[in-house]
Amino acid sequence: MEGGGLRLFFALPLPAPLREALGHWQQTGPPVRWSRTEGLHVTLAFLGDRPAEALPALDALASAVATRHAPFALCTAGLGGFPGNRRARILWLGLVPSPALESLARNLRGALAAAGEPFDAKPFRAHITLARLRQPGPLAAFPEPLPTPFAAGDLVLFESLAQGGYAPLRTWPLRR
Ligand code: 2AM
Repeated sequence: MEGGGLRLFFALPLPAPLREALGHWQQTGPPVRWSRTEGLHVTLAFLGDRPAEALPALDALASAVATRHAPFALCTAGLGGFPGNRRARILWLGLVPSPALESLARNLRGALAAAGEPFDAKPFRAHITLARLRQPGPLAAFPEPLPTPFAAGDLVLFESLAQGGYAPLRTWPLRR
């Protein structure tokens, strides 16, 4: 990345069975730029370009946050779009509202802010990006995926790779 830095974000990875199910679902939709199923995730905090020297502080901070949270249950909900459902550029899958997820995102962002680590402070909106559309369009073309429960057990620091895709750099099990 630019200046030898790493493009980083904290996220919850999706378990393999849910990734596989969403991969099958993608094949039932129109031909758009689908997210690669191996990297599907729920972003908690997007840090952007950071020097490798920032990693030890991020490690300590994430480790402390992970010890304050127990694993929790999540469930996928309906489709949505950014910036809106009529002219979506980003197609995403929502989640059933989860106080445990909100709390994890809030604590992680709070710890980043307290440590002076920069991150995108746009309000947290839990979603899984499924596709990026070349032409903004309505969501009606996409079938609704079935609601699927899954477990959130790990906090992961991902690198967004210049060649595309996401690489998990470090994983902290939630273990309150
Ligand atoms: P998105 O999936 O809704 O596009 C890596 O880019 C991940 O961080 C993606 O999940 C992306 O969200 C998310 N993200 C959040 N804020 C971002 C930002 N300002 N720039 C790029 N990605 C961002």
